[in-house]
Amino acid sequence: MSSSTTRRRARIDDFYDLDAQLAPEERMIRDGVREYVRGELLPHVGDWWSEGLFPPELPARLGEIGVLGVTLPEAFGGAGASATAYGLVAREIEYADSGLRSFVSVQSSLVMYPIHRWASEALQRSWLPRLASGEAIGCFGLTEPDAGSDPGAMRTRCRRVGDDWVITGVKRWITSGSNAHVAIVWAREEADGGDGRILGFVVDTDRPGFQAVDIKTKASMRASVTSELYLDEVAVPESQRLDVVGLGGALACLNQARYGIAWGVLGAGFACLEEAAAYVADRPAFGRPLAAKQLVQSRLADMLADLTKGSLLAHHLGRLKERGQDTPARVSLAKRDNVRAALGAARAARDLLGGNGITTEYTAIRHMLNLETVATYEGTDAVHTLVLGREITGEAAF
Ligand code: TGC
Ligand code: FAD
Repeated sequence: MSSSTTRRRARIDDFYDLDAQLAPEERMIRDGVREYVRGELLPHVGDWWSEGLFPPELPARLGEIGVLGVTLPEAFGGAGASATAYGLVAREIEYADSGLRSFVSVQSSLVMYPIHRWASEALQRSWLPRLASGEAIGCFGLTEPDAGSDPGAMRTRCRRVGDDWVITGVKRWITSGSNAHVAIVWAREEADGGDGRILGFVVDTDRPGFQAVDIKTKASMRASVTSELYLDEVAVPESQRLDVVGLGGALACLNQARYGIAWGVLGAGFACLEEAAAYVADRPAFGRPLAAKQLVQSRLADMLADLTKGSLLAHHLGRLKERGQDTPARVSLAKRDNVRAALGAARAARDLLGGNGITTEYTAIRHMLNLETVATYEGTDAVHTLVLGREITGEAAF
């Protein structure tokens, strides 16, 4: 046996031993979620994706293992965990599937976060424990058919009528939309002679005039529910208006979710690297395993380098976030570049698997297709590039 085949192989999912920098409770949360993902999600997630199914029992199970709103105080059903722990959770879940991580991101960052930060005490007490346990599901309605990258162009309107606000408009591409019991809806106030303020509302989805219709034609994120929301004169009490004014409220929620995505995509990326490395070890070509070919090793090395740099970025951003230093531009860079790393790894893995790589018997193509969405939602690659460009030059080039 040659020395090359007996050489001990490095641990590729933590090449720089970042594990050593985690607190014991962060490691414990990560290991618990990992065990759940390997035991209960991986055996089934490929079928769910193929069937276009988000299993109805999943939210309660995710609540049971404690991953929904993990950073919120225990009084509201959270675990009071660190931002890093939240990132680790996202990475473990997305190792299985980006759509399942989407559910966790939306519930935690886009629904529980604004309720905890800006809703009345009564609403917090009513919604947060149920959202944490998975008994209730939430969604976040910002994007519209004609306002995606530019949410300030939204057409959904709200107007004050007595003690209520009346909301009318259409939201598109809304994760968990038709499953949701509560929707965070952003709308522009009707104003005489110009644009009114953008306001956010906690909307019970059983209100008259609220309807959700699923988008069924997705070739990506198939294990996730994505819907259109139709609001036709939906009346919401003033007490259910979030205590924040302007687009900055919605964007602050996105900052939380984008942070989780910067971690999550590493899970999908490493899943692809591991699959490709295992595949080429056994696949013969020209008398030797593909793993023994220099061009193949070069691609694996690039995947490892990109994902490892992404891991260093995510870990450091986590610690910055814990000190309140997760500025939007820092989060934009991490979201943009870690998605690029993961999508690059998924495309390379799909290719290294040859014809087998286009089947759903392997995971690379599922991750690759999911990551096309992740590169689009929560700010496209171009939007984050322009955020960084503005940061460098001071010029907004949107
Ligand atoms: P701009 O003038 O830059 O900002 C308006 C106000 O918002 C503040 N701000 C932020 N605050 C917190 N976090 C951020 N990331 C922020 N970015 C901006 C800003 O300081 C300002 O505050 P103030 O007090 O001065 O008014 O706004 P703009 O209209 O020029 O837009 C900038 C741009 C293009 C970057 C922004 O609109 C943007 O991010 N567009 C992308 C939209 C997007 O990401 N949509 C995502 C929808 S939700 C989703 O995709 C969920 S996917 C499901 C899942 O997560 O799994
Ligand atoms: P557009 O904004 O129309 O962009 C089209 C193309 O133009 C992109 O390549 C973009 O980068 C480029 N572009 C845009 N502006 C510029 C510019 N100034 N300069 C150069 N290029 C530009 N939204 C929610 O509110 N809640 C959700 O839960 C949610 N979940 C989603 C789930 C899925 C599966 C998907 C696919 C989307 C989801 N979204 C959600 C919506 C998502 O955030 C938007 O799709 C995204 O913000 C892009 O908007 P758009 O699709 O309208 O594309």
